[in-house]
Amino acid sequence: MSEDKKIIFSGVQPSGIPSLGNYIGAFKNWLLLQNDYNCLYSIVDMHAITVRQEPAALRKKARDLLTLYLALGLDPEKNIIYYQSHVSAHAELAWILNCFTYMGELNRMTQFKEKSQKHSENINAGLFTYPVLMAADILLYQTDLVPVGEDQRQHLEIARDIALRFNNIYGEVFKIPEAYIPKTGAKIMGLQNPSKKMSKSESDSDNNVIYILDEPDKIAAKIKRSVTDSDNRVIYSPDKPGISNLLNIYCALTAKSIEQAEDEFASKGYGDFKAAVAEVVIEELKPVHQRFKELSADKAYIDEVIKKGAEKANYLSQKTLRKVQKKVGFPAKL
Ligand code: ATP
Ligand code: LTN
Repeated sequence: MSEDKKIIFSGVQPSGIPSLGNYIGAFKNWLLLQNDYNCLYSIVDMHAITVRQEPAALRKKARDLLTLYLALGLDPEKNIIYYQSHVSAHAELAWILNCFTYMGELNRMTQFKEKSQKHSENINAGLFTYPVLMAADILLYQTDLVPVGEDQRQHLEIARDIALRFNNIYGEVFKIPEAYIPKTGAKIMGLQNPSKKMSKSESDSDNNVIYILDEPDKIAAKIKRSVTDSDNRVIYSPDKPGISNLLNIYCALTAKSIEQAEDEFASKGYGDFKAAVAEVVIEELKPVHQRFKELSADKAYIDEVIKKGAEKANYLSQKTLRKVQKKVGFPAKL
């Protein structure tokens, strides 16, 4: 890692094949930032077990997600790509930070409220302290920037609050991280239910979510069936959540402004617009499919990336962890 570059940390849970929401909200920025920053991109499997997972399936999803990081174009020589569970410092720091986090703060987290409603049979303590583990992920590496979607803004705020609180007591131990959230596409909504975010693991209908590895005809069919209103005008407006969502997708992928897109489709109907959105999404994801297939077949290469990533992250993680342990009064190891 070069000394003069700022540090980026982000992660995605291996809770399923990532969605177009993950792509637009997070991955696109990761790709943009990889040349100018020292980046750590983790597969946050410890977060994923806050909801029940089948062990063999979780292992496969984690490996597929790591392979997908590479297929998207993240370079493992430039970035540290690794499984969170391979670096025990995350759990060690999370424990310490738990002791600097208030129940009241965690109680306010919207993701906790939503997930505990959805998984009412399993409201475990890990789900509650999820943001503390996330704060540990970020603070462990003296992170400057955290590229995420809008739904993670609140978690970033609590990470900053915990860091500031700790620094106030013990001095400048942690860098205070900033969120890096895209202007367009920070919250892609479901295609069938555009009032809720598109989520890779929480959808009632397969048609609600475009998965990054969906075949082109499937992508086209899902967009064609997406829920809209009936006035047939391509306009961005709060009372047109379906069309507004498609406009966000279209603009995030073409770098056009909403006004430009509205003009482009001013004399066209929803059929033409949906076909254009499908085309853009398919073209964007096509190279990823091919690369994913090739990389999945190369077991030795993927194993090597996993091993090297864990080594690099473990090494880096120790500096901050040791400092924190010393500050709170743990005895030096002899
Ligand atoms: P899960 O369904 O397991 O809760 P998820 O699909 O919400 O997962 P995460 O793994 O929690 O995805 O998030 C990975 C990254 O993608 C985060 O930075 C998150 O903010 C971003 N993200 C997730 N969903 C969307 C969305 N619909 N629009 C934009 N960004 C998103
Ligand atoms: N909580 C995030 C995933 C995540 C993360 C992180 C993102 C875990 N640790 C650290 C950024 C930085 C989510 O659910 N999307």
